[in-house]
Amino acid sequence: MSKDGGRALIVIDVQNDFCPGGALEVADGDAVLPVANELLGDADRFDVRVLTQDWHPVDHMSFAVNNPGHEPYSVIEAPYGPQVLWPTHCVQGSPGAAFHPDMATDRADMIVRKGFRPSVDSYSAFFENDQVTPTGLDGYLRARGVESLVMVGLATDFCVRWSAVDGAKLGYDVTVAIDGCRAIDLDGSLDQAMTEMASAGVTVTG
Ligand code: VGL
Ligand code: ZN
Repeated sequence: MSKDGGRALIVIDVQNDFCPGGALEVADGDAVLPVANELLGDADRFDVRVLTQDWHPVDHMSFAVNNPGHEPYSVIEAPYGPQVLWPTHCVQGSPGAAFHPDMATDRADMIVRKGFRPSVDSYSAFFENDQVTPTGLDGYLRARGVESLVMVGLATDFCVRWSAVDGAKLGYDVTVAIDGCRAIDLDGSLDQAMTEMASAGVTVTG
C-alpha cells in the first residue's frame, strides 16, 4: 500500500436513532446499510475506513427540549449562526447512539465522535458547526497519507453534506456515493445540499 494518494471510506452516522424507529429517523435510513457494508468489505478499494458517530450529552444545545419555547425542527440563532433544533437523539451511551447492529463496524480503523460539546453542534466530520473547532479527522487522514474520500451515510443533507463540503475545502478529492445516503429533507435542505456539494467540487455518484 502506498502512503501517497491513499483512499479513505468515511461512513457517516449510521446509528439507530437515524434509522427507522429511531428518535430522529431518516426515511429509509437503513437502506444505506448494504452499500456501506459492501464498501467496508472491499479491501482493495480503500486504505483507510472511518466511521463517524453523533455523540451528544443530554444537555446538548441542539435538542429542542433544552431550548424552552422552541419546537423540534425550528431554527434558533446560535453564536455561530442558525441552528436547527432536533428531537433528543444520539445521547452518549444510549441504544439510539449505537451503530446499527447490521453495520460491519469491525472493518473500521477509526471512529470519530462528534457533537460532544454541550454548546456547539457538529454536523461535519471535520469541524464543529462553529466552522473552526476541529474534530481531529483531518490530522488523522493526513498522517495516513489519504488524499481522496468516498462518503456514504446519514443524513445526506446534514452530516454528509457538511462533511463532504469541508473535506473538499480541506483539499481532499471527495465523492459522495448517493445510493448509500438518505436525507432528512427539511424545507428544501436536500436540494440545497446537492447545490452546495456541487459548487464545492464534490463528485456525486450513483
Ligand atoms: C445529523 C441532525 C442532527 C446527521 C446529526 O447525522 O445528519 N442530523 N444530528
Ligand atoms: Zn446530532
